[in-house]
Amino acid sequence: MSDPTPAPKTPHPTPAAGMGALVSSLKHVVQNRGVVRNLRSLFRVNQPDGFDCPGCAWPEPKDTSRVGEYCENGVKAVTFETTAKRVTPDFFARHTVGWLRGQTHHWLENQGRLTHPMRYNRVADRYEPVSWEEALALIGMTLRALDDPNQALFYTSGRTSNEAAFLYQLLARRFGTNNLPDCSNMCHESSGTALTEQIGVGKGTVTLEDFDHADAIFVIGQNPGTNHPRMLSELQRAAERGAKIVTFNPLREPGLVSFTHPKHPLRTLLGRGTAISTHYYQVLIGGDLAALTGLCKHLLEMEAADSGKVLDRPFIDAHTDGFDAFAAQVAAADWPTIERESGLTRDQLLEAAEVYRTAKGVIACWAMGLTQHKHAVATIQMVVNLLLLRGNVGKPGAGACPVRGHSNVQGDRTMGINERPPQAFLDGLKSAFGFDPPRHHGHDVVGAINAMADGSASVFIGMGGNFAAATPDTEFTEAALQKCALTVHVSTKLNRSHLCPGRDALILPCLGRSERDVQATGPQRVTVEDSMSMVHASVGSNPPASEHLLSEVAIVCGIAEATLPDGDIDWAEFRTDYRRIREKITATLPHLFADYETKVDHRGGFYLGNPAHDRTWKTATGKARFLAHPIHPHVLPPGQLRLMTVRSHDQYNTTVYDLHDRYRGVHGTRMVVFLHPADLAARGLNDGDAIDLHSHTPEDGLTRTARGFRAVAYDIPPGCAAAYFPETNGLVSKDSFAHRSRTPLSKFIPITVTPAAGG
Ligand SMILES: Nc1nc2c(c(=O)[nH]1)N[C@H]1C(S)=C(S)[C@@H](COP(=O)(O)OP(=O)(O)OC[C@H]3O[C@@H](n4cnc5c(=O)[nH]c(N)nc54)[C@H](O)[C@@H]3O)O[C@H]1N2
Ligand SMILES: Nc1nc2c(c(=O)[nH]1)N[C@H]1C(S)=C(S)[C@@H](COP(=O)(O)OP(=O)(O)OC[C@H]3O[C@@H](n4cnc5c(=O)[nH]c(N)nc54)[C@H](O)[C@@H]3O)O[C@H]1N2
Ligand SMILES: [Mo]
Repeated sequence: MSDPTPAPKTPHPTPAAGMGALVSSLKHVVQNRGVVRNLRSLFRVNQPDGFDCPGCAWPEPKDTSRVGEYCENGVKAVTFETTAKRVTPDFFARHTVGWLRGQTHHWLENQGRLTHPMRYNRVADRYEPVSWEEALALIGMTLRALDDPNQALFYTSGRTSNEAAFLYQLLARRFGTNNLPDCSNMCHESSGTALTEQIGVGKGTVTLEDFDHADAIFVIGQNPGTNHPRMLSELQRAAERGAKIVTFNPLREPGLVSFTHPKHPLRTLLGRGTAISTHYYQVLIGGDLAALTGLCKHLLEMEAADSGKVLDRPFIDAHTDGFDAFAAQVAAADWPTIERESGLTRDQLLEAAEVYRTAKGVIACWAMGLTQHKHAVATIQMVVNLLLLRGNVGKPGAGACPVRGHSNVQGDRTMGINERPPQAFLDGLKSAFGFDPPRHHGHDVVGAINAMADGSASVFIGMGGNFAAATPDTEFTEAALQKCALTVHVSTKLNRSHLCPGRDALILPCLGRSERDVQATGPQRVTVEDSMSMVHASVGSNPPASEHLLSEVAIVCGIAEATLPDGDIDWAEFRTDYRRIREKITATLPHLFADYETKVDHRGGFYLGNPAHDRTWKTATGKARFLAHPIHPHVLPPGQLRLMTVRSHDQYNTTVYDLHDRYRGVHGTRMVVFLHPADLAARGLNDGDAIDLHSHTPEDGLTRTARGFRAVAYDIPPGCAAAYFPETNGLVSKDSFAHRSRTPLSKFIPITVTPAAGG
């Protein structure tokens, strides 16, 4: 599985984006062939009548001159879908699954778009073409033969439209299960859990306009230069008008240091990027809870010295509860513990607290650097505690901003893709469709892996995504998938999950976002929701990659018709006219989606609203809640390092576009580990040496090994290490997951590093 590994170069401190971004994206347009088609698609992305960028969930600006803003990684996401390369039945005739398993993620997805429904032939170890009728009948027959509907798993990745997601959960619940694991379980589940309890809604409270009014923006555990490039424009504009950008990140991420807007590449040549972070704190991996406690402690001490001048007392009194217990907990935390656990000094935290204190409006943004930790929920609640101290929720230029990943991951949750659905959603479903949906909780991602492994689940259906590669414990999870009676993947590209077939297995190729979706009543549009609760339409215009593709909606309807008894739900009507789906979404969620069809006609879509944004708190106590959390010390045995697994600049999750990570200065390989020079020296290693990684997970006491890496000396705190996912997912135990949210601990893997065996 390893890529060839020439020794990588060390990072170069040029501003992010700029000319390099233009060169890199043009290369992707050309490499994916079909240059005209690619360019035409790029002009339609994120236009009001075009399709939603499949890149990330960052919203579109309202300012029309900025709509369709250029984004290097958006270009990669689009050209990867609109590529002219094809994976045809002929391709599968040439390659056995065994042979394909020897190829890298990069190679697999670079073969092009899937063109035909395929069924696995175990004897030949090959996928062979199958008709849609046969494929759907096989799914229906297998599902109906189960003793219990809870033996089936319905996984969702976050690209699925609202319409397809709504029908997919309807299918699962009508069939009788809440087994709806999704990529959120590995992503922002910790944010949802934390925010729901604390402010009554599991979504961010800011809108894009707030970025124009904030005096300080805290960016905690997030790498927007690579993963949300359009957010850098917001940060740049804020920095240019004098707002403070305060970053907490173990790595010095070039995109957060300085940035040149790709519209002005010449500025890079002249060396004039905008400095982004005014304050950069290289916190230890997992040290944020301690750092945030330190910030709050400073603020409480400042308030004690200058009563009434620091905290927003009227807000705290009118809108919150739990302040005294929280303040007592913070007061009890001692500075030596805070400094040791955060890796930051008391003075550094004082400097950050001063920025916070003197800002009228503060936005706190975060992503996977906070969510994929053991105490992620507590840490995120500490971010919100910090915001509440000065009333930084529900006023302009302020709020909580969990920056979501997949382009419709937030919409999928709104549509009921949730293994622990809110009872109100199920009540809505019942009144819209007249059946009793199951009320018990279903399996999340970790639960799904265990259920396949112990045989209590035997049918896996994946609506997009790459379950085998995105989840932890790769070897274990791949074996678990292969124990299933049937695995089904609705996909656009070939990936590792297809190569872990159950006894029976199907690959069902679907339309992508950029493609025209024409049904019996004519062209259809779908809708999506971004990270800031804006819902808008997405309309593809390219001809489909193959005449045999079906839309995700049509595939779900087909599975439903083959599986469920005739009668209560008219699936054919949904497939024929997607407006009928939206009517049912409105019937299920009338408070959010009244006048759905009219509202999506609005340029830029419509705002779903967020009670916390208006200071209405739908929590257990009816208030925003200060929640006290002790610092949990991290104690690793001597010689162990904390490894975080991150994304390179040339990947989209498990989709590897290319083998470079331009900003971090790595070229031609992904098999690298970023280490502090002192940690290299302590092991007798040099920059560029071949190394092996061994993880030691306390949860199961096992040691797992990954080989074939190179050491890269990097600007990272001692004791910390970074490597790319998914190559390192085999090091993560399925039993290591966050308290309460059960998110796998992809950012805190205890490892030892040794010189490569035999090398
Ligand atoms: N081009 C591109 N865009 C994407 C994606 C992609 O793969 N490629 N993926 C999409 C998805 S699904 C998601 S969820 C988002 C992910 O967006 P990010 O969360 O930005 O992605 P990661 O690469 O996981 O980066 C995590 C960042 O957190 C830092 N970090 C790690 N551990 C800690 C810690 O303990 N404390 C702090 N303070 N920082 C820490 C890392 O150094 C890194 O900078 O991006 C989305 N957008
Ligand atoms: N170690 C480690 N593991 C992680 C993470 C980490 O930071 N570190 N991050 C986690 C996070 S945040 C996430 S969100 C998950 C991601 O987990 P997933 O969402 O499961 O994985 P992706 O790699 O995004 O899925 C890629 C596949 O989606 C399919 N696809 C692309 N577009 C479409 C479409 O329009 N329709 C359909 N049906 N299929 C499509 C293609 O076949 C492609 O192969 O990974 C998680 N895993
Ligand atoms: Mo994600």
